[in-house]
Amino acid sequence: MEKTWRWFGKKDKITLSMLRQIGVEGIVTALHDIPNGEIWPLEAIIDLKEYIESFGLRWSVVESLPVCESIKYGGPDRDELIEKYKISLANLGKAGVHTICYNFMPVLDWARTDLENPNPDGTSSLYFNHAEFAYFDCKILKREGAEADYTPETLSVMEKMADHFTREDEHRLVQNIIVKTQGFVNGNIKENDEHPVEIFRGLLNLYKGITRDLLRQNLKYFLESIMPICNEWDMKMCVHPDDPPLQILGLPRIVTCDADIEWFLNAVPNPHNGLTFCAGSLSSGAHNDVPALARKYADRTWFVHLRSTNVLPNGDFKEASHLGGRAHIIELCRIFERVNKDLPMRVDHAPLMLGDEKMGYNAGYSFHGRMLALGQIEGVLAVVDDEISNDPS
Ligand code: DNO
Repeated sequence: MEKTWRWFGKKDKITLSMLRQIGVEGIVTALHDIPNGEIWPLEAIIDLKEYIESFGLRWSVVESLPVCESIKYGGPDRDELIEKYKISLANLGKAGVHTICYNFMPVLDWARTDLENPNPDGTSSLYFNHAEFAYFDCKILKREGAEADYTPETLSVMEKMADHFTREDEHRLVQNIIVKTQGFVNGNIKENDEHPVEIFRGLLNLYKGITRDLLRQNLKYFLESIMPICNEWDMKMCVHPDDPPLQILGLPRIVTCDADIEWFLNAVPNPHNGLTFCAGSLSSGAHNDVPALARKYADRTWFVHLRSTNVLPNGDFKEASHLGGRAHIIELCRIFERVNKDLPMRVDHAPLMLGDEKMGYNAGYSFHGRMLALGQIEGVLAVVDDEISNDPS
């Protein structure tokens, strides 16, 4: 696989010359300054592409070309927004950037409750705690009927939390769940928004009455509308699985498991409609057998995110070492490397270590942690390539 790295543009403290030195070959990035829904101009794309190439790297994948909420819930302006999306796609194609990662998660791009959960060795990792998430939902957001979505065990742990939770604890939860994890991915809430919870409630309201079925139809509508442009410019669209792959906050989620993936690939049976195989997101659902999914969908996978998680008996999950956890990354490398040695792959979320925690990196995107993970994966790939050369069948 091609070793790529998510880089957040010229303002990223991790520079392209640093990345070149640690063996990165391709860059995964976006025009982060352009608001969601606006057209990506050809000149700006070419500019960034040439900048990346001046470091001996290539712009391998766009992550993300965000899909506006209105396209997801089917608002009155969706056709207009889809037209703009198509122009951005054509511009990327003209510039020679052909792989696009996007997601179809309503409102929340990804969710964690703890961004610095300590490990015994002094590093820290991302964590999702169901009881804390329930606390956010039931006690902070005060979503109507929220309690019905949690098990009695989760609710009883949540009630115990309520006895000692301070305003600071509540603030931390809001920051982790809807601010710090969202702002940098062009999410709906920005770091400087004064009333994130109110904004969030407004966004949830947009999805009143939108069932899983309707959301599926809207994804199909979007994909069918853009396929002619994708055919013309050879654009590989790769939907990112829902993270976590569960129904949350009463919102429908439609890329969570084998049946979901099968549905959307068959709904628009064009090879340009493909998958971002995010091993970490898929692994955080105990229902997913990640290597089995990789075997089944490798031929429609155009981009791979390598990371792993451990799921606890109560459903909480913590991000694991790239060599451990339930994603079975070693086996994934065997599967994908045999299918396509040039498939872009990036190591995803890694621990904070050796001073990363003081650098203000985007949540999950440490430097030392990801560099270690990349080294581990590079080693795995070398072994796998050796296996393949001894047994090319
Ligand atoms: C989080 C990421 C997601 C991902 C988008 C793709 O770290 O995995 O933000 O980039 O969902 O659209």
